[in-house]
Order: sequence, then C-alpha cells, then structure tokens
Amino acid sequence: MTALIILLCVLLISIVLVQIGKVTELTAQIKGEREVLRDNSKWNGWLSLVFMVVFLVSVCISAWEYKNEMMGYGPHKAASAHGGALDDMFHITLVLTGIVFVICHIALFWFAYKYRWQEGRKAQFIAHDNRLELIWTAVPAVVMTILVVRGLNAWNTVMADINPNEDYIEIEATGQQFNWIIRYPGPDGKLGTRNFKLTTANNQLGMDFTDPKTWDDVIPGQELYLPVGKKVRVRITAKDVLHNFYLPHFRVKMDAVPGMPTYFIFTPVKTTAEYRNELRKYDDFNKPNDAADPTGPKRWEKFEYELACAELCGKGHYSMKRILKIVSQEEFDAWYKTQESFYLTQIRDKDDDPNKGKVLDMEVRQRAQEFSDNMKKAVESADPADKTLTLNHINFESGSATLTANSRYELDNLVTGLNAYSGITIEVAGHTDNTGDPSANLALSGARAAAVVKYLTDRGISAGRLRPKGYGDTRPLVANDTEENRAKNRRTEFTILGTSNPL
Ligand SMILES: [Cu+2]
Repeated sequence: MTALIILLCVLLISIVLVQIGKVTELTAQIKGEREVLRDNSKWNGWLSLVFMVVFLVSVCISAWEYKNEMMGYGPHKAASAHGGALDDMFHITLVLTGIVFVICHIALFWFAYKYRWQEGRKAQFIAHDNRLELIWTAVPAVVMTILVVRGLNAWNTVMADINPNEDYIEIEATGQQFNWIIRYPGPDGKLGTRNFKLTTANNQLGMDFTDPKTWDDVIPGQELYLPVGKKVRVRITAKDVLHNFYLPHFRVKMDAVPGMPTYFIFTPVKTTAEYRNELRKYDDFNKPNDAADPTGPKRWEKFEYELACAELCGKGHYSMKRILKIVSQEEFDAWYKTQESFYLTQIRDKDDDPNKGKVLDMEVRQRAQEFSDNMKKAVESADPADKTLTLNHINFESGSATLTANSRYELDNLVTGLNAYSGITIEVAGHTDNTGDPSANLALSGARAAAVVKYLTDRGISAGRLRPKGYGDTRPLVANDTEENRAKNRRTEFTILGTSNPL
C-alpha cells in the first residue's frame, strides 16, 4: 500500500513538473526568450544569496543550540587521560576546515549572484595560471601535513601498549550479534586462554578450563565497573561480524574484528559522579529527564557512561548498549568482591567441565581456609550448638565404609585442625539417610566413623582424642523426603567434646 502511494506521488510530481515546464515555455513564447532569461537569472542570483545567508545562519544557530550536547565542548569534556589530545585535534581541524567551509560557501553563492547572466556580458576564460595552481596545491598540502603529523603523533601516544611493569587492569570485550560479552580477570589479574573450538552454549567464549587462569575469570552482568585513575587495557574481539567498541565519553573507539584481536588503552579520569556534577552546572541538564514527569529526576542525575557498538552490525545493533560506571578504587573493589567466577558458578562439575571429578588447587586452598575459620569459631564459642561441624567434602564409596580418594583433602584439614588445637577431644559421627534397614544403616555409619578415625590416627592423632560413633538414620538434619535432602542427611560430623587444657 505504502509503495503504491509513493508511486502515485512520484507520478503526480512528474506531471506537475512537466506542466510547469509547458507553462514556462508558453510564457517565453509570449514575453520573448531574452526577457525570461533575464528574469530567471536575476531570481536565481538573488535566491542564491538568500540560500547562502539562511544556510550559514542555520549552521551557526544549530551549533549554538546543541553546543552542550556535543562531545568535546561545554560539559562533555573528555573523561579519559588521552581524550583531551584527541579533542584538541578535532578542534584544530574544525577551525581550519570551518574557515575554508565559510569562505567557500560565501564565494560560491556570491559568485553565482554577481556573475549571473546579463545582457551583453561575456564570460572570461583563464586557460592556465601557474601561480594559482601552486597556491591552491601548496596551502592545503601544508595544512594537511601538519594535521596528519599531529594526528599520527597523538595516535601513537594513545595506542602505545602497556609496559608490563605498569599497574593496569586488562578486560576483554567480545562483540556478537547482539551483545558484548565482557570478561574481567579474577584475583590472579590474568585472563585465561580461549579456543574457539571449545565454544558451546554454556561456554560462549570458548574458555579453556584446563588453563587455571580461566578458573577465576568473571563475566559480570549488565552494569560494568572500572576504577578511576587506573589504566585499562581492553582486549577487543568479535565472534561473528564486525562490531565496534565505542566509549564516546572516553574517546575510545576500536573495531572488533572476527579472528583479529585489537585493543585499546585508556585511563578514566572522571567518576560517573564527577561527570554528573559537571553536567549539573548547565541549564540544559537541569531539565527533567522524562518530559512526562516534570518532578522526576533531572537529566544530570540520570547520566551514565555508555558502551555502544559503533558498527551497524545488524537488526539488533542498538541493543549492544551497556552501562559503565566509573567509581573510586574502594567502590570498585567492593563491586568486584561481589562478582563470582564464571567457571565455578556455571561450569564446575557439569558436563562441560574438563576438571570434573578432580579437586582444584584453588578449591583445596579455599576449603582449608573455610575449615580453619569454622574450627576456630567452634573451639572459641561457648554455645554447644556451635561445637558440631559437618565435614562437607568427605564421601564414601556407595554402600561401603571406603573413603573416596578426594576425601583426603578435608581429612587433612581436620588433621591440621587437631594439631593446631592439641588439647581438644572430638566425637566423629557417621549418619545415613533412612533408605534400607535401620540396623544395617547403624552398622554402616559406625564403620564410616571408624574409617575417618583410622585415617586420623594413621596421621599421628592420638586415638584417645577421637571417639567414633555411628548414629545410622536416627538423627536426620532434614526430613528424608527428597533425594537432595537424603544427601544432606548422609554425612560425617565431628563434635568438640572438651578441652583437656583450656584455651
Ligand atoms: Cu555490533
């Protein structure tokens, strides 16, 4: 339907133009060709002048009107350390080309007016002029050289790679239709290896989980945080088509190319809060953010730095927008602490995990720390309820009292604890769920407690400090109604019975 209307409009306009042409021809016949030519030339000349004035005035008005929205002017000064240098380059280019722009337009329309057709006036032809040629070749060449050399210098400074001794944070941005996957390194400060062949639905980046550096890597949610004043190196890649990593307020813009990693380094120098305070000084930003809600938050209050894709990469291109918050180092650390490892939360012990069934060094360290904290609390607490601890990572082969190989880590933690608090005696308690015969359960739990005690005595803990006891299914933690709950009830615990030498 729309196409039909457009077609009809085009047809109508053509008819109108043809008719106007016919009318002009008719008037020319009546008035005489020369007179019409003179009239037309005069009108064309004057209209050129009017156009020139309206055009140049409009350029000035629109620049004035939007001066506070443009990057590099008013409140939108660069928020990165290198941004000022790039803004200066744009300013110089704008001034130089602006002068040429205004002079060219005035000359163009003024000449169209001044040298319009007039009775008896003849055109003058200049065949060749070496001096003129030289001037208009040399002047732009010199100006261009200055601009390009300055530009190259600025570019080389901006793109200088990190010196490995510097304090910096490296993050990774992977563009895909239609979102950015941003990866932060974990506490080790290093991003883990990737291999596109390992890409699956759960592992969209193809992270290689046999590389310990990937274990603590973090893929944060929608909002990204970076600390102010710290150098950031962004490793930029793409999975499907060209994208472009664009942080307009920081003057950062770099193509994300499939198969060819690129990077950008920048140092944010203004926090989001500081930028908002800058905006606050301008009337334009004290208007309500939502015109329909005049009492609502002001524009400056709603300001956020944004990450966008600056490559028209497909239909959902616009949805690649992300919010970036620049905060103090303390706020950043607090946010970073809340971020969990992608591997440990999404992959660990699932089918995609190449380390399934193994205990990782970092888990051993983490569990040892947890165990020692809990043990300290249990020893120091006066509350009897705090005196019993569950040994979470001790497991037995199904239906038997044989400890699994991975149980040794937790058992070693217990050995360390008993050596640290050499005065305490403990009861080691085995518990089962309610499946099967109660007397068999009782026997099994007793045998399991004894297996734990044997492990401990084999490692030098005096048997006099250890009391194995099987409780079978008599002391469930929760009702035995689901498989998950039954798993909770099958457990090994220890209770601190007393301290022969008070701490
Ligand atoms: Cu894109």
